[in-house]
Amino acid sequence: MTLKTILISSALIAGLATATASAQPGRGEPPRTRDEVIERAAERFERADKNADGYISEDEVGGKGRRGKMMKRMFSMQDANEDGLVTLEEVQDHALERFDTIDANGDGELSDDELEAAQEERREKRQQRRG
Ligand SMILES: [Ca+2]
Ligand SMILES: [Ca+2]
Repeated sequence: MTLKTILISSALIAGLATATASAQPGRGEPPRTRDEVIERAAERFERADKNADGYISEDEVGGKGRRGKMMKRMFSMQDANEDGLVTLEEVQDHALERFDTIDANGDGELSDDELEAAQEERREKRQQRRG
Protein backbone atom coordinates (compact mmCIF):
# COMPACT_ATOMS: atom_id res chain seq x y z
CA MET A 1 0.00 0.00 0.00
CA THR A 2 1.33 3.41 -0.91
CA LEU A 3 1.05 6.37 1.38
CA LYS A 4 -1.50 7.87 -0.96
CA THR A 5 -3.86 4.90 -0.80
CA ILE A 6 -3.53 4.83 2.96
CA LEU A 7 -4.47 8.48 3.15
CA ILE A 8 -7.43 8.00 0.83
CA SER A 9 -8.74 4.96 2.64
CA SER A 10 -8.45 6.57 6.05
CA ALA A 11 -10.31 9.59 4.70
CA LEU A 12 -12.99 7.21 3.42
CA ILE A 13 -13.22 5.47 6.76
CA ALA A 14 -13.49 8.81 8.54
CA GLY A 15 -16.23 9.85 6.14
CA LEU A 16 -18.10 6.60 6.69
CA ALA A 17 -17.85 6.96 10.44
CA THR A 18 -19.32 10.45 10.24
CA ALA A 19 -22.15 9.27 8.02
CA THR A 20 -22.99 6.41 10.39
CA ALA A 21 -22.85 8.69 13.40
CA SER A 22 -25.29 11.15 11.88
CA ALA A 23 -27.66 8.41 10.73
CA GLN A 24 -27.70 6.81 14.17
CA PRO A 25 -27.42 9.28 16.98
CA GLY A 26 -26.21 7.88 20.27
CA ARG A 27 -24.61 4.49 20.60
CA GLY A 28 -25.70 2.44 17.61
CA GLU A 29 -29.18 1.24 16.86
CA PRO A 30 -31.64 1.54 19.72
CA PRO A 31 -33.47 -1.64 20.73
CA ARG A 32 -36.76 -2.01 18.86
CA THR A 33 -38.57 -4.82 20.65
CA ARG A 34 -39.12 -5.82 24.27
CA ASP A 35 -36.85 -8.84 23.74
CA GLU A 36 -34.07 -6.57 22.56
CA VAL A 37 -34.61 -4.28 25.52
CA ILE A 38 -34.30 -7.22 27.91
CA GLU A 39 -31.17 -8.44 26.12
CA ARG A 40 -29.50 -5.04 26.10
CA ALA A 41 -30.38 -4.48 29.73
CA ALA A 42 -28.72 -7.78 30.61
CA GLU A 43 -25.57 -6.82 28.70
CA ARG A 44 -25.50 -3.44 30.38
CA PHE A 45 -26.03 -5.06 33.75
CA GLU A 46 -23.16 -7.49 33.25
CA ARG A 47 -20.81 -4.68 32.32
CA ALA A 48 -21.87 -2.58 35.30
CA ASP A 49 -21.70 -5.45 37.82
CA LYS A 50 -17.93 -5.28 38.06
CA ASN A 51 -17.47 -7.86 40.81
CA ALA A 52 -20.15 -10.13 39.28
CA ASP A 53 -22.06 -10.68 42.52
CA GLY A 54 -25.40 -10.21 40.78
CA TYR A 55 -25.96 -6.70 42.11
CA ILE A 56 -24.83 -3.30 41.04
CA SER A 57 -23.84 -1.40 44.13
CA GLU A 58 -23.43 2.32 44.27
CA ASP A 59 -19.64 2.15 44.28
CA GLU A 60 -19.74 0.27 40.98
CA VAL A 61 -21.35 3.20 39.23
CA GLY A 62 -20.23 6.73 38.83
CA GLY A 63 -16.99 8.37 38.01
CA LYS A 64 -16.16 11.98 38.33
CA GLY A 65 -17.96 15.21 37.57
CA ARG A 66 -21.20 15.53 35.67
CA ARG A 67 -21.08 12.07 34.16
CA GLY A 68 -20.68 10.58 37.62
CA LYS A 69 -23.64 12.54 38.88
CA MET A 70 -25.77 11.40 35.97
CA MET A 71 -24.81 7.76 36.57
CA LYS A 72 -25.72 8.09 40.23
CA ARG A 73 -29.09 9.53 39.31
CA MET A 74 -29.68 6.70 36.83
CA PHE A 75 -28.71 4.30 39.58
CA SER A 76 -31.27 5.57 42.08
CA MET A 77 -33.92 5.68 39.36
CA GLN A 78 -33.33 2.00 38.69
CA ASP A 79 -33.16 0.95 42.32
CA ALA A 80 -36.91 0.42 42.57
CA ASN A 81 -36.99 -0.95 46.14
CA GLU A 82 -34.32 1.55 47.30
CA ASP A 83 -32.11 -1.00 49.01
CA GLY A 84 -28.97 0.57 47.55
CA LEU A 85 -28.46 -2.33 45.15
CA VAL A 86 -29.66 -2.65 41.58
CA THR A 87 -30.55 -6.14 40.40
CA LEU A 88 -30.88 -7.39 36.85
CA GLU A 89 -34.64 -7.42 37.33
CA GLU A 90 -34.67 -3.80 38.37
CA VAL A 91 -32.58 -2.80 35.36
CA GLN A 92 -34.86 -4.71 33.00
CA ASP A 93 -38.07 -3.44 34.59
CA HIS A 94 -36.82 0.10 34.32
CA ALA A 95 -35.81 -0.36 30.68
CA LEU A 96 -39.16 -1.95 29.81
CA GLU A 97 -41.04 0.84 31.52
CA ARG A 98 -39.18 3.31 29.38
CA PHE A 99 -39.86 1.15 26.31
CA ASP A 100 -43.58 1.13 27.02
CA THR A 101 -43.57 4.91 27.32
CA ILE A 102 -41.95 5.25 23.90
CA ASP A 103 -44.17 2.56 22.33
CA ALA A 104 -47.04 4.96 21.86
CA ASN A 105 -49.38 2.54 20.05
CA GLY A 106 -48.46 -0.37 22.34
CA ASP A 107 -47.72 -2.90 19.59
CA GLY A 108 -44.50 -4.02 21.29
CA GLU A 109 -42.26 -2.54 18.60
CA LEU A 110 -40.72 0.87 18.27
CA SER A 111 -41.24 2.52 14.91
CA ASP A 112 -39.01 5.29 13.57
CA ASP A 113 -41.72 7.79 14.43
CA GLU A 114 -41.96 6.59 18.00
CA LEU A 115 -38.18 6.73 18.45
CA GLU A 116 -37.99 10.15 16.91
CA ALA A 117 -40.71 11.45 19.17
CA ALA A 118 -38.83 10.09 22.20
CA GLN A 119 -35.60 11.69 21.05
CA GLU A 120 -37.34 14.97 20.45
CA GLU A 121 -38.79 14.84 23.93
CA ARG A 122 -35.38 14.14 25.42
CA ARG A 123 -33.89 17.07 23.52
CA GLU A 124 -36.60 19.37 24.81
CA LYS A 125 -36.09 18.23 28.38
CA ARG A 126 -32.37 18.83 28.11
CA GLN A 127 -32.97 22.32 26.82
CA GLN A 128 -35.42 23.04 29.60
CA ARG A 129 -32.85 21.97 32.18
CA ARG A 130 -30.30 24.26 30.62
CA GLY A 131 -32.86 27.06 30.92
CA1 LIG B 1 -32.78 -2.65 44.64
CA1 LIG C 1 -45.02 0.76 18.61
